[in-house]
Amino acid sequence: MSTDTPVNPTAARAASVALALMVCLGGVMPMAPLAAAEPEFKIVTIAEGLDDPWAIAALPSGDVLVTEKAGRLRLIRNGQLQAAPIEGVPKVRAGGQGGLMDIVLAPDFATSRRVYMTIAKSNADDSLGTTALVRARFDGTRLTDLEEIIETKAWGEARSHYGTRLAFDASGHVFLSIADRSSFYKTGRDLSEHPAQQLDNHLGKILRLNLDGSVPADNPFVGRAGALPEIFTYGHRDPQGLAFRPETGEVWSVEHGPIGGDELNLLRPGRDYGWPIVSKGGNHVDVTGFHSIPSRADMEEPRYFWPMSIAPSNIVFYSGKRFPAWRGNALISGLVGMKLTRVELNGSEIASVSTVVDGLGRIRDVHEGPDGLIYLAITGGETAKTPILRLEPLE
Ligand SMILES: [Ca+2]
Repeated sequence: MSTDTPVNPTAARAASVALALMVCLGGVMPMAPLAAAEPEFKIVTIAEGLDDPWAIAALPSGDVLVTEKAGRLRLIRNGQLQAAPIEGVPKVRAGGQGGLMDIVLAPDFATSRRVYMTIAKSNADDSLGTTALVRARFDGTRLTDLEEIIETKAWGEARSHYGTRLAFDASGHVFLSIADRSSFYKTGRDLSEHPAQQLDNHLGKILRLNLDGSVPADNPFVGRAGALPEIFTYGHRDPQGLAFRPETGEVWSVEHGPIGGDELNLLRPGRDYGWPIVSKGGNHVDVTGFHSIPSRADMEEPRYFWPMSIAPSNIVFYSGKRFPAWRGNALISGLVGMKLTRVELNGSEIASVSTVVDGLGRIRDVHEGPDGLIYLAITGGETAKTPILRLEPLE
């Protein structure tokens, strides 16, 4: 994709029509009516040649921070990717799906200059890894005052399924998604024994913390014997997207299913999201030996699911001024699907699902900047340039 490529909205419209046909013909696709045509926009390459970019944080100053999974934090300033990585980044357990992962500006960034980041972290001999949440101050040049907020109890040998994304609500909490670390499980055992179903660990959980890492007194499992009080929801597989919805105060997530069955979830405190007992991922034995049923009355249903994997990598609820037609909509980036998906909501129900743009490569992150523009991190696929792209309306 070249710089300043105008996008023909007809193509996006055609994708919506194709989706609607799948709804009619497949019989398994969740029903969603056609979306309105997308606004016209162009795609601008603001940097390229990054090494596996994982997350974007655009600053009010116009600077853009990008994490690279291997453990570097890069800065795009005045339209130029700075050659030297930013100093002060914590040591990470790089490899597989883990390393330096999410980065999000603190709600009070304007005064505190704080950024929050998630990392994969090793034990003493690197035989095990887990996910940790850290914060530091970015003074415009380097990171200082590095602090670990929480080292999660999600230890495992695998270098996969760390999660992990961050979201801040409007009342002083940070949410953190932790995946199941591909926890080994034998077919035929009681699936309720899987770590994602147990409350004594952080595997397959969404956590809710105060901004300093302490546990909010109103968390759903505070005071329950044997349960970790940081847990907000459980029964998740690989939730790689997390977003606060300003209109409602809700937090939503997207997660990877086993073979298909990717989910869009509305997070409700204390609820069980089913993994590995419940999944819509084909309802067959998958490569890890799970044999799930599609639903169970006491477990939370996804608000939407994809029978064919899009591999959702992040979600944002658009709240900016530059794309008025998208305000309040969820934008979801996809790795396998290599597309940006838009979900229009009516309350908590799905009003429409459409493709904004595809063919850009594997999209690792979608981010709304303070400028109201949409930033995408591309990790590969059809392009080896691993660019950071920005969607700008044609005006
Ligand atoms: Ca689920």
